[in-house]
Amino acid sequence: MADSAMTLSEHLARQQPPSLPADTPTHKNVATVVERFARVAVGIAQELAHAALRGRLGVVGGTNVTGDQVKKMDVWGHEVVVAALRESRVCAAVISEEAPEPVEMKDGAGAVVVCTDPVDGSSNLDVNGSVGTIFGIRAADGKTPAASAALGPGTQQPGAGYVMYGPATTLVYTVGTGTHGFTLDRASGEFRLTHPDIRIPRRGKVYGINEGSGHTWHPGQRAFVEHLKTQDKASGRPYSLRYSGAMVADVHRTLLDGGLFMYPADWSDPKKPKAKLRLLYEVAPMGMIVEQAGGRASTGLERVLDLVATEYHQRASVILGSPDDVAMADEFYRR
Ligand code: FBP
Repeated sequence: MADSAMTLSEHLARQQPPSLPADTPTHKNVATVVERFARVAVGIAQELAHAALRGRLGVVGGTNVTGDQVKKMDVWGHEVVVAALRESRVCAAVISEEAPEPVEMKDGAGAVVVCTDPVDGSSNLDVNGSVGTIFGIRAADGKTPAASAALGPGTQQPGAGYVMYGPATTLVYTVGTGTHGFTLDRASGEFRLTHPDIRIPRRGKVYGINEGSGHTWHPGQRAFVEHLKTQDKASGRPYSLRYSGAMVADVHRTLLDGGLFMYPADWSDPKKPKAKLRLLYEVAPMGMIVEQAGGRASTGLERVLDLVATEYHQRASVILGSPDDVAMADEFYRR
């Protein structure tokens, strides 16, 4: 099957996104960006496989703009992603987790702005756990700085995707025509269609959350997790807990098997809830991918894709996955 399955390029060429007429520069450039991430992912997968042999594990020292310890692979990943997007000549700017300020790109068509987490799940790097790359695409508006075109609701994304570096390397993307998964054929270096038109189950049996932060949760969040853990055969409870420490790996499992991935805000001070994950390059892209697969993505209080970004490294809480499970979480928040 693998070597006859459609390649990513062939699949992209057949997409007719609803929001963008197929012949518009933006649609072509959205496809170019997805292909660029596929190509750079082959290199990142190889580098991850040899990182321990090449002295590329461990920290570089210091923290990034959102206060995370920076790993050597974070910096390397950032550099190869920015170089690949610059070389594509379709980007006007790149907003990356590893760069405090957006990287403006003056040369080329400048049709899109890309928001990216080059290496997601950094805490897994030194323990050979799954990690990923996440990207969200926005149409540029010709203004300067170009990056400001990314500030707006997630509903404005013409495309989004992620790569998961696990036993296999998987790329999942959407341009508004459903969510589709590809597996890297290491022999040819091609991504081939293995998960066409992913449909997330309406309800799941698994939830993913860092329970160690339970004391900081909104009361509705705490009650909801208690509900999931309560035995009730009729409603398929208790759900099982699965948490990998990498958003990409937890979202990928949730897309295929159903259930929930949650990273709620810290409500220790209810007047100032503090979220962790970043809206432009983690939460909004994953929100589009999950919704395009028939799922839902909420903060508990509102739809993630309606959140309007006003800062490049803004944070947001997220509860995503099977539509009936997320709807139930929202109910608990409203009580
Ligand atoms: P980065 O590794 O890119 O900073 O991403 C954040 C992240 O690692 C997510 O992938 C993951 O879901 C979450 O943080 C894990 O956080 P915690 O260790 O607090 O559970």
